Order: sequence, then C-alpha cells, then structure tokens
Amino acid sequence: MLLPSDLQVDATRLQCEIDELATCSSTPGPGVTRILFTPTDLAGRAYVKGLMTDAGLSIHEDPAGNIVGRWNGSLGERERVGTGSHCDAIPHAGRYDGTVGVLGGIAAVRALRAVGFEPKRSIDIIMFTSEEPTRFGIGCSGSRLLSGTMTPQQVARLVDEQGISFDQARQSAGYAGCLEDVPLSPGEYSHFVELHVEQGPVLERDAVQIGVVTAIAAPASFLVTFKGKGGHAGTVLMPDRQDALIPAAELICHAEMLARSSGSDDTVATVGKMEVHPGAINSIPRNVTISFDVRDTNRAIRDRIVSELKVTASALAEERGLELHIEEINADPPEAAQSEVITIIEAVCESQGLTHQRMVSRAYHDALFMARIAPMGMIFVPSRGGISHRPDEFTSSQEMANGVRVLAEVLAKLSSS
Ligand code: HGY
Ligand code: MN
Ligand code: MN
Repeated sequence: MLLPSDLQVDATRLQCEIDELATCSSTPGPGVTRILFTPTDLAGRAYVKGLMTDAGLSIHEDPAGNIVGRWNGSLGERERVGTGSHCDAIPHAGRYDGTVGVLGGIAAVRALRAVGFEPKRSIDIIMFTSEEPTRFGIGCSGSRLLSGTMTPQQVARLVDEQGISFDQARQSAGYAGCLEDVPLSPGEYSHFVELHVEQGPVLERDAVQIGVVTAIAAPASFLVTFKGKGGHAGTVLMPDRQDALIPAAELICHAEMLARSSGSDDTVATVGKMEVHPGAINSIPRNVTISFDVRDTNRAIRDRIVSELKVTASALAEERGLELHIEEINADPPEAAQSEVITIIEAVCESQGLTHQRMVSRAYHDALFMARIAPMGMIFVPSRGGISHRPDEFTSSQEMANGVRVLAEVLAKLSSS
C-alpha cells in the first residue's frame, strides 16, 4: 500500500531541470522562447527524452512530434493512464508554462519507482508537440491530432509566416511517417491528468496549495482583415481616405467593451497580433489584419461575443467602403473534468495534507482535447502574482513538488485498478 509520506520529490532537482530546459531558448533570458520544430525546440526535446530515458521510460515519438515516455505496466498497452503537457513556449514567455507538467510527470515516475511502486496500467508521460499557436496559428495541434479533433489533412495544410507547411517543418525536424498514424484509437487511455501552473491569481490570492480543475474554458480565435485604398499620407485628404487601420482600431475597442459588458466574469477578448501593410510612417494603411482570441467557460456567451464582433466588423467595413475578410482559426467547446478524477485528486490532497480548491481553467491546455477521448482531470499549482506568458512567471520548487506528489499518487491510484 503506497503511503503519501513515502513519496519523496526532489524539488531542487526538478527546479534544476526546469532551469536547464529554459536555456533551450531562441531569446536571451530571463524569458524563454521555444517555437515548434526550431533548433531550440529540438534541443528541448532531446533534453526531455534524456530525462525520460534516465527515469526508465521507453520513448515513443509519433509523426507529428508528440513524444511519449512510457512506464510499461503488467496490463500491457491498452487502457493506459496518461499525463503530460507541453514544452514549446511563446516568445518571451516564462519557464514554467507546460514544462511543469512534463518534467513534473517524469519526477512523479521517479518518486513512484523509488518506493517500489509497479503500475498495472501503463503510464504515459506525453510531451505534446505544439500546444502554443505561435508558429502555425492554432494551439494544441498535437493533442487535436491525437484526439481526432483535427484531421491529419487539416494539420498537414497549416502554414507558418514563411510559407513553410507543418508537414515540411516536421519532416525537417526528423519526424517522418504519416500523420494518419497519429490519431489514437478509442480506449487507449483510461484517464488523462495534466499538472500545470495556474497562470492566474486565484490560488495565491486564496493561499491554497492545489487547484482541482473542474472545467477548461472554451477558446475561439479568428483573423479580421480590412482592405482599403491606402495612398500617400500627405496628398490624400481626409474625406478621400479608406484607411484600413481606423475600423480595426474601432473593432479592438469594441471587443474590449463587449467582453467587459458580457455579464460573465469569465469572458475575455484579446487582440494579440496586428499587421499593418505597407507599414510606412507616411503611407495610409492599405491592409490591416488583427487577431482575436475570445474565451469564456460558457460557450453560448463566447459565441455571442464572436458573432457580434463579426457583425460589427462588417458594418465598419461597409461604412468606409472597405473590403473585409474573416478567417476562422478555431472555436472549441469547453470541457469538464470527470467527477471521478476530481474526487481522486481531492482525496489525495487530503491524505497529503495539502489545501485545495475547485476552480476553472481560463487557459486552454492539451487536456481540453484529451478530454474527448478519456476522462480528464487537471492539477494546478500557484503562479506568483497570477503572471504567465511573461518572463517573470514563477512557481516555487516547493509548490511544484506539491503538485508532483499529488500527481504521483493520483497516477498510482489510476494505474492500479
Ligand atoms: O493560450 C492558452 O491558454 C495556452 O497557454 N496556450
Ligand atoms: Mn501557454
Ligand atoms: Mn500551457
């Protein structure tokens, strides 16, 4: 019988591994930039595979670049228990987003092996290939493929800003084979549990050690392009202009107003990227593309905001005689964590004497898509100041170790039945 007190997590070693992985970055510290299939991503992958091998896991990589470290259980490969997260990082990000779930999963295996635990169900630590949308515009392409949420054809067609396709990029990174072999068949996982930093202020504000996620918010994103005449900034008089940046600016402010007045505290709307063409100080913007990221735990509210934004975009374009193009990226439903998994995580927190509370995840994660093929759960550890996607993102090694110990015992329970 595994006793919680038996489980020892080497918090210092985990912190060193987080810090070592953070050196695999295409920008100087303290921030981390690790973009899919770039040299720093490949260096990070090699480092993670080394840790998996050292922990006695067998390595499996699929044609999309999802990396699995497997601890073979006596029941073989059916109905495995999955955990994991991602190691790619948006530009100038922190070092804990995603990595705590991958390196923490490996640390959980080490802690279980150290007390002689042997799983019945195999345990998979998954490093999903591309959770961030940075390079190909859509997040979670690895877990979308695995769960059948995106088809291999849809993923193969993704193109980055240099015109390189996902297929070309993965093959140059050494991932050959057919993407058709990636989707999992039903029943491959009995459960999927992800450990992740909260990326928000709730746990720190409430002085609680562990967040037990009940649901993951529904993300939607799309691009809006206004096209006008452009022209010379000095010679085209104001009544004669079709400046594409003006309606874009109005739409950005409108998005903020809609999100603030939606009636739901969980509604968020963000314009994170804007491209102005030709982008010269003395040239009237001819084409402007802005990106929208709209979320809420309530899908109907999110969809209402998205459709109101599209209606307003069309009215603004018509008012000024501009062309309008809208490119859908994704509009995913929220997912609930499975009550059995929530109960197990809470029971483990109790037995380990850790304070815990139920909460929603406003960030999306690979668990959002793994929930479509297996009962899902998430374990959160606090983020200092609620900061994430910033170089000053921070979670202490002790807080990480708390999450790892809970994950380890949850994996032990799920893989023993
Ligand atoms: O955007 C998100 O929620 C995640 O961090 N990629
Ligand atoms: Mn992120
Ligand atoms: Mn993440």
